[in-house]
Amino acid sequence: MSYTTDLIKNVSIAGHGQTGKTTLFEGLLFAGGVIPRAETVESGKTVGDSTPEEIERKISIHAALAHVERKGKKINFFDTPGSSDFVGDVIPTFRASEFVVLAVDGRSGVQIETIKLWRNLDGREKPRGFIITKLDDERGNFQNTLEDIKEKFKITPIPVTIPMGSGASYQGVIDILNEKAYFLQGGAPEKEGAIPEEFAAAAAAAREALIEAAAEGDDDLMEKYLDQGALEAGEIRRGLVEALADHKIFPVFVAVAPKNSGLAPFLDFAADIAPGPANTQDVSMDAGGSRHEFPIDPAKPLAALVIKTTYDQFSGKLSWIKVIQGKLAAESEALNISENKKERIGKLYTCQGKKLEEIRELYAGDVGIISKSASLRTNDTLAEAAGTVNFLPLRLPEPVHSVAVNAAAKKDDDKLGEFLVRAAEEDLTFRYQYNGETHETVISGMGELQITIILDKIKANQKIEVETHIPRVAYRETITRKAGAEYTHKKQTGGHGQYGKVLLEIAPLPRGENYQFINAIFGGAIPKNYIPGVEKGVLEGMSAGTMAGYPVVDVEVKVVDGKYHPVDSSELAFKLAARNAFREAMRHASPTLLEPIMNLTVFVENKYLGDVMSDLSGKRGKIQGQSSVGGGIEEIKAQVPQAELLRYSIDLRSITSGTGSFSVEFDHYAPISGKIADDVIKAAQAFRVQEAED
Ligand SMILES: Nc1nc2c(ncn2[C@@H]2O[C@H](COP(=O)(O)OP(=O)(O)OP(=O)(O)O)[C@@H](O)[C@H]2O)c(=O)[nH]1
Ligand SMILES: [Mg+2]
Repeated sequence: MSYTTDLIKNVSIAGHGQTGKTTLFEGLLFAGGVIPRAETVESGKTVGDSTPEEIERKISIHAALAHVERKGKKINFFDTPGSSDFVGDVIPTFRASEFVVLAVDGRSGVQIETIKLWRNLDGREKPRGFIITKLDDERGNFQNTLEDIKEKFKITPIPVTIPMGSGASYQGVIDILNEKAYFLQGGAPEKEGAIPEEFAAAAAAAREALIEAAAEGDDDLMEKYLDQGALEAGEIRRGLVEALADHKIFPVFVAVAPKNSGLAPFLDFAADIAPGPANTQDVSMDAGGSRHEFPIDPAKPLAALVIKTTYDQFSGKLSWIKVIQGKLAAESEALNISENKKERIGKLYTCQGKKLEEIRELYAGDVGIISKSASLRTNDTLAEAAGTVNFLPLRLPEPVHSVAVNAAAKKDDDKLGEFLVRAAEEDLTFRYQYNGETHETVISGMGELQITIILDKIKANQKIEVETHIPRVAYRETITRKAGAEYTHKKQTGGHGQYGKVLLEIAPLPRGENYQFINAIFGGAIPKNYIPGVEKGVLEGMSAGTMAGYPVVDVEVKVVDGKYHPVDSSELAFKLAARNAFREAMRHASPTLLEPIMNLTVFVENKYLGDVMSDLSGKRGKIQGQSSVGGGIEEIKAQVPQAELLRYSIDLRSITSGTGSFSVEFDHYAPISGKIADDVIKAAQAFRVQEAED
């Protein structure tokens, strides 16, 4: 069945790992009548965690999509992974949703991934709320969790549902908006009833706060509320809708999904109050922070964005589509704006987890699936005609963890390559690249877990053994003083001989200037037509330095003199002479090794600040700054040699018990000497010996 824009809601469920998102998603599908019973994550049968890797590890790795029909609305829910390694599956759901609920474990309060997601949502201006879980546990505490939310995000959370009791005496929730109670019924759907006397006062206080929040939605409502101290039901609804869309309020819900509690009032809120695609826009920001927005409007010509690509064992390639304007019809044609190419749209589906349901059309605001399109890729824009829209791509973080890989058996290299292409298509935070300089295929992602899971999948599905090692660093070589050298290439072997003599002077250039070639020949000592040969030779010499065979940079090379032979000279002879002259000159120019220095940004809870700082100084890092970013999180900026950061995601994880995060980017090359340089030279020699043996 197809739903029109005004009847659609898109809600992403996100938050720190293990806060109960998948269990909640399962509960919502059960309470919404989609599945006959709610399974546990431990059973491996939930709708949200359905892939072999999720079932095996009992954590979410991929986003899942399913929908509930409630009060005539289609509510698309996304279950997302909590581990930061899989943030590439969270971001597309943020883009596709008009409302995000952050799950917070009622025992521990707001945890670091939730704080990071909050910052991400801030940058998207996305309406959001909280769902507090696990209050049936003895350690659960509703008030403390509310306080923690208040303090960490500097906002006033507004409870829409509150718990009745906690721990063993947890009985259910009170729906403050609709003024009724929902009682636990074991595994059966919760039962509606009157608010028990003992919770009447708490409910009344919460209702007062909710009405006051609703009044914030609109100046007229605020005036009336201040005047009369009350609002009517319709006004409360309207106020909440408006205040929420304007990010003025942050609703809070309570759910104990394993006991089917708190689900019905949340579904009602999602259907009635939560922002939906109607009257909103697709908002994205470019790298410069400029805002791009397109109204979500069914009356405009078709425009849709591919938010995700998956390969399903049974259904093949699936492209997840968010329709932003117009409507997308099955068995139709559209223009792939990103590729400037006609795209044949075959069958169209909605899905309940991995179960696909064929539909005829998808209206603006809805999310669905196109199957078996070979050419569609994540971030492609589909439109009716060119020149109207081209959506900004998803804004994903850069990979921070890299591993070099090769197939254990050389014959499997191609198969490995094919799989890596596909893995990168499915997850845009996963990259692979052949590094010609270090002769390695390097795969990178957001963390060790993500990489491990991808490698395990290769092993399981492709039956390929893959070897991994720490990637080699791309060092450079340069010189520190001027030097000159001459070289004569001369060979006399029957027939034509070879002759060329070159005199070079080399001098250091400022860092980053790479290379400059100056022809300072006067009077034709080397004829003009041989000069390109000389430059080729110099470049060959620079491609592998004399210290450890790394590329040479930041050198000025001046050809000052030479000699030629009218018969035996050739471009080749001058090339060989120049290459050798360069090498000879380099040896006399006090060469040095350069290593890449990275700009590192680390986010840590302040209790780990000291440990992270001292670890960085042990890694030859230079701290450039430190500041508090709120929520008890500190940001550290430092410059650190790349060689020290090759396993930083693992190190930081162990220092901060998995709570820290970081990003890195290349900044500049800096000289190294002493033992550090000696080790690099030794390792390079060992590597060349091994390559020669292979
Ligand atoms: N007591 C109690 N346990 C819960 C509740 N919600 C979830 N759990 C349990 O918490 C564990 C983690 O639940 P999941 O639903 O897998 O959590 P998640 O947030 O999806 O985890 P990731 O996908 O790894 O981020 C499971 O054992 C659930 O049964 C709750 O409200 N009360
Ligand atoms: Mg999960």
